[in-house]
Amino acid sequence: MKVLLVSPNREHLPDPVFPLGLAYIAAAVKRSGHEVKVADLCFSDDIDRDIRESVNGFLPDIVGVSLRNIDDVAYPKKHSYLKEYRDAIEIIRKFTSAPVVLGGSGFTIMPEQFMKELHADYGIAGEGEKAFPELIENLQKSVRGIHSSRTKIKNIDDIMPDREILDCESYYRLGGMLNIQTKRGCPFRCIYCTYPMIEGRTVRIRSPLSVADEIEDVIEKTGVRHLFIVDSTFNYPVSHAMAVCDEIIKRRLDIKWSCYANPRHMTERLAGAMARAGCTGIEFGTDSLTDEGLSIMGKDFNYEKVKKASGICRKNGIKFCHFIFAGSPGDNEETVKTNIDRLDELNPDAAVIMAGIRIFPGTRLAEIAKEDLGISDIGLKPVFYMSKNVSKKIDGIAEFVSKRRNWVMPGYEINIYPRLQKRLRERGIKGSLWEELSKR
Ligand code: B12
Ligand code: SF4
Repeated sequence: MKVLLVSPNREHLPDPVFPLGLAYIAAAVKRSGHEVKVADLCFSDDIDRDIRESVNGFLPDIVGVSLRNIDDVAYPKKHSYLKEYRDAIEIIRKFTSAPVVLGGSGFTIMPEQFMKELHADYGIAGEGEKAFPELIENLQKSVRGIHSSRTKIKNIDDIMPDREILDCESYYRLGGMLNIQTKRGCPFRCIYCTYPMIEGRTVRIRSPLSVADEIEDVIEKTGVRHLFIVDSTFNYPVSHAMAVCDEIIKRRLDIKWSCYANPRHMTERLAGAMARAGCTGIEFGTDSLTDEGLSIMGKDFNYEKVKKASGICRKNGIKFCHFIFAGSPGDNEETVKTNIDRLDELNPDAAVIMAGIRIFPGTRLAEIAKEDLGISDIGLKPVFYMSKNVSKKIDGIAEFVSKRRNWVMPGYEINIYPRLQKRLRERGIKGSLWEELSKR
């Protein structure tokens, strides 16, 4: 069969992100003996023309569309990507009658809603490496609608992404990095989070050898030396993170990378190994800087741990960034002030302050939003939890944040400069831009 894979993600902030999920799907479909072509719309200046050329030049039997993002999760901007997806699918339908299959992280969070909005033929919620080839095999017999890939791939060393099918050069030039995964799954229970829905709660680790082999392969085939490790929490389990770093060090892989981490599991020894393995930046999903706030958010650490982790990063020369919410459950004027004062105290290389929290169905936050604010209509249209005690002050908080040059507030577009970002990339700056901007 001829399988066309479409990536309609055209978001360039904070960077154009290489569609790693699609690269995994492409490899799996090829391995099952099918012919694959990709239509990546990220850098397209005419999506109608590009889809037409991809479809007419290939005549696919089936079209898979990867829906990564639903919206920018940023209040009050609330940019939804739904229209871009609808447009792309309408254009696909204009040129082919092949069945359209939806998949991806965004799709997995709200499969029914996407099926309804985009009038797709099939959808695969969850990992697609097994489920998509199975659907292709049994297409004639398969019932239209959502197929959920509940059985997770046990040994994720068995799967590898096919990066070469995509334009790695453009992603490196304009996005400053490629990406890699060292494990799947997150066992933590933060009240708002969708990641366990997407990847499951059980951590499935890759062998450090396989991760290092893949890095070598990326360097050899693409020349790329800057990576983002896309794991929900790179430093958990600590032993696995340590083993991955040791293997990178042992092979002397000349790379620079950044990742997400949890303050509680940031040990001195691990930070040293991460720095030696090329880690230059860590993004902490800290959420709050008060112990009560952290407990409400379902975090497994307290402010002391955040302070300690920040110190460890600084000592080891790793830049760090804290993500904090303003307006989460339990927040009031006083807690927001404490968060701001403590952020000043921690003096991170960057901070991202999110106004309120995007509510997703199936999360504990959705229940809290119903109890506290009477919000029950949660779907593709972005809805946010904003504590009643903060909502009237949020514009003032944004104004305050704008005075800190390395604090970003995405929904208010504070300290976000797309033109500057583009210029820096044109000048060849690689890696996460918050690390670069913190130097200025
Ligand atoms: C790492 C990450 C980032 C990094 C990426 C760095 C980099 N260079 O790679 C950064 C910080 C830059 C980032 C930014 C953003 N992100 Co982000 N990110 C992630 C994260 C943690 C991992 C994504 C990933 O690479 N996964 C690994 C790949 C292998 O998995 P996958 O893409 O899901 O693919 C699998 C399946 O989905 C499926 N599949 C995928 N495509 C297809 C297609 C078909 C046909 C089929 C059948 C199956 C299928 O099979 C794949 C293999 O198993 C996810 C959360 C998560 N755990 O998924 C959020 C996530 C994808 N991000 C999200 C968002 C919102 C954003 C931003 C819009 C936020 C913002 N305002 O800045 C931006 C958008 C950036 C952009 N240009 O698109 C949301 C998207 C859903 C939503 N809520 O809208 C997620 C799910 C987190 C969340 N809050 O819920 N992100
Ligand atoms: S916020 Fe991070 S640590 Fe918490 S559940 Fe989500 S992915 Fe896991």
